[in-house]
Amino acid sequence: NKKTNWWQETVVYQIYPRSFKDTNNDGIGDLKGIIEKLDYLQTLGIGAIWLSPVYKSPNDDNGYDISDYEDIMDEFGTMKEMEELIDEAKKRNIEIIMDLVVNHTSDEHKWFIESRKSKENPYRDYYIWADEPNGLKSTFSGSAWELDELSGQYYLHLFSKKQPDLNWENERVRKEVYDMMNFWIDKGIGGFRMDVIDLIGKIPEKEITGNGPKLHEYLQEMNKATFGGKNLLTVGETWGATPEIAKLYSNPNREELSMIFQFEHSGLDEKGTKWKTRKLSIPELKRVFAKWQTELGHEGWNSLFWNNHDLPRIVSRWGEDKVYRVESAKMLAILLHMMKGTPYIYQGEEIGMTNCPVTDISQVEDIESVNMYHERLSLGDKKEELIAAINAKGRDNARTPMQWDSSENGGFTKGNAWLSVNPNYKEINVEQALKDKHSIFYTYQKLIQLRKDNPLMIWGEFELVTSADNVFAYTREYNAEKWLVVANFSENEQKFSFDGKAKQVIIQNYDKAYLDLSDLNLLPYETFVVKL
Ligand code: TEU
Ligand code: CA
Repeated sequence: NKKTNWWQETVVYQIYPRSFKDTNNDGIGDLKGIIEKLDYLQTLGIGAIWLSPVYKSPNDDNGYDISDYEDIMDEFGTMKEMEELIDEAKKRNIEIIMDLVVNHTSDEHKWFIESRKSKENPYRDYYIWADEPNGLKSTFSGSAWELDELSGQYYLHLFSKKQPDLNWENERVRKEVYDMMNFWIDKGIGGFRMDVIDLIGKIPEKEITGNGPKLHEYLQEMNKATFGGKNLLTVGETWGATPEIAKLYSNPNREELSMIFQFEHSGLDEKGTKWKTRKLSIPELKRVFAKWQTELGHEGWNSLFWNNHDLPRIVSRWGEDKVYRVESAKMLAILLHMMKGTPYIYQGEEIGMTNCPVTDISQVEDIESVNMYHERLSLGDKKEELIAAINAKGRDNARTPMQWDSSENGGFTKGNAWLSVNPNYKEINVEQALKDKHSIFYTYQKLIQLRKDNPLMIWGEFELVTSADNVFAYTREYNAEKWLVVANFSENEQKFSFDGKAKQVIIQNYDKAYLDLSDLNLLPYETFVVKL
């Protein structure tokens, strides 16, 4: 009942279930909480929910370490409730996109429990074992090889020690994954987000991890064996993709994926690692977005995002979350959603939720931040610098509980929240946003409605417009209709002039008229879209 390529016309909302809504007061979000909030999401207007993992997991990496792909994590609820969520969402024309984490499993998965029993065990080569470690490092600090005392061999884990990498060269592994995927497709899901899918072609003995030689062969095999021809949304998380590589993933003729998440823009204020920052250059940002908007052309499809559960909150990172929080959050929303591609909204982004600083490592939950802290501390880094780095870029910033209202814990739980609620929940919450017609929420709601009403937003050609360094301006053109998008990506006033008249204002974040565009003085974060 879905139009072909519905996923090119919709907006996706990402839910991190642990932090969305708790209904049994154990301080942890659950599936019932998501079902309870489906009407809110329908009001926002989104057409799909990307659900971060809800499968059985010991939560070493909060669900990205899966011990049973075909059962639901105890803290989140039951399979019956999962089936109810899929049905209730569909009633509201919302598809459920599951998070497919198959680069690795939990070390508590029955396959790994078998595999580590002995070198002769039939599951031994479901994983990657070596007699000696090589130089591969874990994203979560230290070596990517862990010694298994029993056999004296080492197993590979590009993430935590409790996330052993699956051996994709083993066709039995691939078959098990495809069977599991079909189990979920048969439940009526709308597609998959594929966790670090660029790593499944790895050749560990050659220290090759991303973009391995068999990666696209595996994806084409997966497509044919599972979601191919079923009009499902598939989005691969591929950290190292370039536009040329993105075409390999998302060119419809190649029958691989619908689209990918690439992170080139997200790395522009980093120096080597995420923990070393440099000043964001807006001209750089414009160049990178323009490249992706124009080079994929008709041979691929962009995803559009600022936030997810691994990234700091964009209004704190590249907006301004004290004086101009509302204006800058709206600027970021309009600038992104007016581009070509499928937009993704991360829970709380639509109400301008901010980063949540800590003062001590004891307040930090995320394994990536905790491991980095202890590794760097042992190398002599100062505590204050490490806490500052975690406050700027740590993943907990995105994982503080969703702020629903001004009651205790922001209405997230009546128990003790698993991760502290941001103290600004009293001012920043859904209840307040819905009452205020000038809230960030209504800017997102309008952007989503504009996308439904205007094919130009989906198909219009993108062209960058020359402007001052910190002004990001572009046009979208479709069937002789042309829209101009102008954003002052700074808290200083900026000049902007454009040779043309505005026929109509489409959306804006200040209450100003835009008819003559020849000599504008843009206020801090001022953003508008006009029909030319
Ligand atoms: O993230 C991929 C990943 O590499 C991130 O951990 C990223 O490198 C890091 O957070 C940058 O700060 C995916 C999931 O999104 C993430 O939550 C998981 O921790 C990871 O894979 C392992 O499954
Ligand atoms: Ca709960």
